[in-house]
Amino acid sequence: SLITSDQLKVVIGLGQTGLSCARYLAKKGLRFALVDTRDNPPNLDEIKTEFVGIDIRLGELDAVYLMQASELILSPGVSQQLPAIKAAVAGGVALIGDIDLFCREVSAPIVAITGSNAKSTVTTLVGEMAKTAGIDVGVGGNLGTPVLDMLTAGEQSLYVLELSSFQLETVHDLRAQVATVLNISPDHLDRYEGMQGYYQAKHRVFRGCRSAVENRDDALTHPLLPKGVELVGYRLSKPDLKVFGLIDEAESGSDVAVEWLAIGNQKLMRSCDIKMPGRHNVANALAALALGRAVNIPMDAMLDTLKIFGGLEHRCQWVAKKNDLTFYNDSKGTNVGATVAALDGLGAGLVAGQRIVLIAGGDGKGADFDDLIVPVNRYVRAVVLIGQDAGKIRATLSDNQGAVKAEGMAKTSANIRLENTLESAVQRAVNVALPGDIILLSPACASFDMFKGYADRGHQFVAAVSAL
Ligand code: UMA
Ligand code: ADP
Repeated sequence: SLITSDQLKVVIGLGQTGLSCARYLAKKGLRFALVDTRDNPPNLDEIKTEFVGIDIRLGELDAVYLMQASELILSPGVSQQLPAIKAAVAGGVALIGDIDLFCREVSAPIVAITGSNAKSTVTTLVGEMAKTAGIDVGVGGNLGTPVLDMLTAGEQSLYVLELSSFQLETVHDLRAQVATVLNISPDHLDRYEGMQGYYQAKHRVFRGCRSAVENRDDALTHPLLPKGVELVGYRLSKPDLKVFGLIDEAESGSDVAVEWLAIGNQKLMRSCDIKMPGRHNVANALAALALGRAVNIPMDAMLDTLKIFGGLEHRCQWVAKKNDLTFYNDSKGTNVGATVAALDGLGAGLVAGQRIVLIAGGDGKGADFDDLIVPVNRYVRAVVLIGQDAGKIRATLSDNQGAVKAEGMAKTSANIRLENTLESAVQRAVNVALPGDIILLSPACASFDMFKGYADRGHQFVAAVSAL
């Protein structure tokens, strides 16, 4: 599109993303204004000092004002459904986001990663693989560093981007060297009317991609691609020529089978040598291998990385072993799919008599919790609930209707308790656990009803465990 400097761009949102856009536009000498729907967004004084002479408008968006813009640059935390934005778009104003600005600017290959869960883990892992191989790589996006802030370091030779559905909503032409949707399970239903809108936003990650990776264990990740775009898959079962998978092979001189990560009939490494805990991380390792190979990261460097990368904080992170109980912090489990993965992931390694005591609850973002019933029945001794949706989760877990829907299982046998604080929940979990059990914080909910964020919640959990 033709953009001349007298055309006004309006940056919507004064958070991290909005500010990265404003700095980028200022550096390019383009005309822009800043708006935020809040009357008093955080750090306003600093922002005013940094952007002297720039029009800043606060409070409810004004459709007439937005209509004068050539382009609206929308932050991910702001919905396109706001009436003023809809009106401006209907009037012909272009709507983009920071991701599009970034893609217009860089020519280095991009690895674009989205999904309901495992985004941060796989993004970091691919970044670490590239670093191990000595590649000059930029890692950012939803993970923390807004993409445009990565440009201040000069153009790098590879970018690995974690993209949320919110960021993807405004993406038009991403042109990633390789793109993937890792998995899809319900999340953010407080912002999307149903799964369809959420699915559609996620699949924008494939726009203009040169190659794609799909999760063959999750049909909702399968992309519709134009002819000629290569598609590679991964799954937690037999590999294929174009599918990373697992091969069981008896060790010589023993009848114990050893499981290998593989592509085609080529064995790559033993899955037990992956440093990250849990079965779900085997899937994450395969995803990272498929993505890394698509941007030519050498296989040896990738396999070495899997042997040393222990995973991120707050993602099924081993915390401590105390009084014969093992504690895991999965505070980043902010939706039902994540908690199901944590339970299945750790549950797969339980030995006879050993169970999980699950601490969950918080702000469920409009989700229903039916999918927890099966793994809770299978692996959990007791559930201790906190936060705003504790009652709703209890109702689901003890409700026959829900149980019948999920594989016709009987009423859950797990013991369910409500507590007011995370600290008392940890204490309660310890009291109901039996020797050898795992105590897992995996809330299936956002944290904002009780904490500053998932990291704060995870740190408070670790502190409560240390205080035992
Ligand atoms: N807000 C308003 N009015 C505005 C602008 C923002 O009310 O005009 C509110 C939003 O509703 C939100 C908050 O302010 O509650 C922040 O919104 P933002 O768009 O300014 O967010 P940023 O600070 O730019 O951070 C965003 C991502 N946040 C969101 O998408 C909500 C960050 O992901 C990301 O790290 C950052 O860009 C850099 O790319 C965080 C996140 O929670 C980790 N993401 C969600 C998730 O992972 O589930 C999607
Ligand atoms: P995201 O950035 O998408 O939120 P993270 O890597 O931060 O993903 O992991 C979030 C949570 O998702 C973890 O706490 C874990 O419980 C869960 N998780 C990790 N890997 C998977 C997977 N392959 N499938 C489903 N859930 C997963």
